[in-house]
Amino acid sequence: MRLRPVYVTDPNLVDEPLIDVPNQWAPQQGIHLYHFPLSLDSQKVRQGLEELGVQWQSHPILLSAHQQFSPGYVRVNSRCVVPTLVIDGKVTTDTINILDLLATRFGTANQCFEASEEEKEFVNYWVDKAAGLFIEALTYGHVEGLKKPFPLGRASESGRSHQDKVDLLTRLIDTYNKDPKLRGAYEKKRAVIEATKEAMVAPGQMSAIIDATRIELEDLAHQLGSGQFAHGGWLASDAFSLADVQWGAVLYRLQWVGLQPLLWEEDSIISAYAEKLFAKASFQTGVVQWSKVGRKVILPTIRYKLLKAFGLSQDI
Ligand SMILES: N[C@@H](CCC(=O)N[C@@H](CS)C(=O)NCC(=O)O)C(=O)O
Repeated sequence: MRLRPVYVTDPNLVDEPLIDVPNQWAPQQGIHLYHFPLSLDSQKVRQGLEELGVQWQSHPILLSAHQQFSPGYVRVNSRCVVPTLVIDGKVTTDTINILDLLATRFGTANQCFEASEEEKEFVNYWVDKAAGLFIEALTYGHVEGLKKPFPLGRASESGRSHQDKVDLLTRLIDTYNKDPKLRGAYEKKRAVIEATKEAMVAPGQMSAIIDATRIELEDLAHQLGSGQFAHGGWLASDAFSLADVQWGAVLYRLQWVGLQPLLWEEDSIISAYAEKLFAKASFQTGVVQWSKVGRKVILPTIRYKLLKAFGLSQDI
């Protein structure tokens, strides 16, 4: 039974994440983030950038229009996911890597995300716990009695959005069968999406995923009650850390999809922690302001689809 994301459990199914790897297809100067407004991992990285005070150039990849499969983007991130960070032509993929690289490169100058070796180990423990939650299934999977918010409603019908991606990838594999890099990336991605879909639609899966998530949140509540948070600090240290970046986006997502009542008490230490996280200026700028579905997702998607229909859209 799959209870965690493929990217965490199956390194053999996915391309290895990159750290600062030169790429001729990426912009050669400046700091660039390829991201999607509503994506959980993009939210984490945007908050990290805000917290560090780093200026960055935004490249929205509209997952709502399947732009993560555009050849130009796949040549930069063959995993066909967001986010991707590019600094002066060098590519870093995987959210944990990206945040670590940003903290190492910009943290000292900004006195941000600094931690002793011992603290780092504990922060990483809580980072991994958040990254190991199966948020994709909780976002798109059907949960009995729960009406998902717009625009997720239709997508959560028996893995429909995942099946649409499998069908699209099958067509792309055919179109690009003479380009080994693109074909290979699409084949791997199709396998990842099939495994993810199976983990959402097979009987008993969603309730097992919810139970597993509840256990992780009980651990979270225990740590909050017994650790630094109880004394005015944060989850894993006195100072705000990358563990808090991870959990802020996670709690915001679980609330948004309506799962809070199934996962933690409204009047609990987790809600108090969420309130403190959401009040941070970096969270408001990096997460909340990008969550305006109409302006940030629906309109750009319609615009992109219209341009595409008239043959005017450009590859990423
Ligand atoms: N944690 C991995 C996976 C990222 C991930 O799953 N990103 C999602 C958005 S939060 C995505 O791009 N989904 C599009 C797709 O899989 O088609 C990473 O950081 O690279």
